[in-house]
Amino acid sequence: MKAMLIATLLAAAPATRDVEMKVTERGFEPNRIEVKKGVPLHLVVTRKTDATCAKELVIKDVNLRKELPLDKPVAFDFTPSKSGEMTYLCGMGMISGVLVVQ
Ligand SMILES: [Cu+2]
Repeated sequence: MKAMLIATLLAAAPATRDVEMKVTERGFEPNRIEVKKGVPLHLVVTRKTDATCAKELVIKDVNLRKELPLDKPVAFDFTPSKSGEMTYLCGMGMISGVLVVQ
C-alpha cells in the first residue's frame, strides 16, 4: 500500500527539462526555447566563440546573471512559475532570445 503511494507521488513529480544552448557568432542558439510552467528547467549554456559580446547571460525575470567563460558549460536552474514570454539577454541587452513558458 505504502509502496504504491510513493510510486504515485514519484510519477506525479515534474521531470526536469534539460536544454542546451550555445553562444555563437550568430547569437544564442537556439534563440527561442519552449518550456512548461512548473517544470524545473536545467538550461546549460556554452559560449563557443570570442567573437560575441554575449560573455554573460541575463534572465531578469528570475534574477539570474552569470558569466559565460569560453567553452565552459554554465548551468541556469529555475522553475518557470507563470506562463508567458521571458527574454534572455547578453549583459548589455543587444543579443536576445525568448523563453516561451506554457
Ligand atoms: Cu551584448
